[in-house]
Amino acid sequence: MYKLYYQPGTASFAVHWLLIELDLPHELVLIDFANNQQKSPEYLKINPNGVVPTLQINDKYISEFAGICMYLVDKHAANDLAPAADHIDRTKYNQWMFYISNTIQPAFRNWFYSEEFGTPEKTKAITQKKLEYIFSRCNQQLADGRGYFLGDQRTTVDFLLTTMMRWSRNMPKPADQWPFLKRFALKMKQLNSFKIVNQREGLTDWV
Ligand SMILES: N[C@@H](CCC(=O)N[C@@H](CS)C(=O)NCC(=O)O)C(=O)O
Repeated sequence: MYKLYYQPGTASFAVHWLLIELDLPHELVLIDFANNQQKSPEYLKINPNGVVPTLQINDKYISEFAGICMYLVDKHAANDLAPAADHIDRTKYNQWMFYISNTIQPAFRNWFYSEEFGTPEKTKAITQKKLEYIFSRCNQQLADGRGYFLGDQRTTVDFLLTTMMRWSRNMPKPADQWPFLKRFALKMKQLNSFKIVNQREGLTDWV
């Protein structure tokens, strides 16, 4: 049984969504951001970075949302949501997974935590430009009519990118204002697992 330490709508959303999509038994532990529980000594013992998600697997605690998702999919989804580790298609899969975790997600962190930089307005203005460039680039990836980011088969990348798109919903130009991204998001939102994860996290504003 997996145990997911989470906060609704955050990076843990992608992990929660995949646990549901893959029909994996799991337990949820809410980390109360309003009381800064993610920085409590107890939580820092299991995730020294003080962030969610953390996934508990027996006596192990793993963090980094993209890494957790890759593990779950490799272990439980056969090759349905990811090319095999030694298949040439895995190269593009890895490329997008790393782009999400080392470029897109940190940009969103700058957007949501702009006050950490001391110059929040400037940080937000720069980050908005960066994210809009990223959305254009993602939109272009879908411009050849492919159904999903890597082609016609849905992969982990799609779950993570949809999670990122959701984060842009209150930005001046949300990601789903780009036409191919809009079509893609509508398709991902049709998944039953997407509806369930939103219900379970009590989210109603991007469904
Ligand atoms: N690199 C980490 C980042 C996780 C992260 O930044 N989580 C945010 C929510 S999306 C968080 O826990 N923020 C609380 C805080 O920084 O205090 C990952 O990929 O899991």
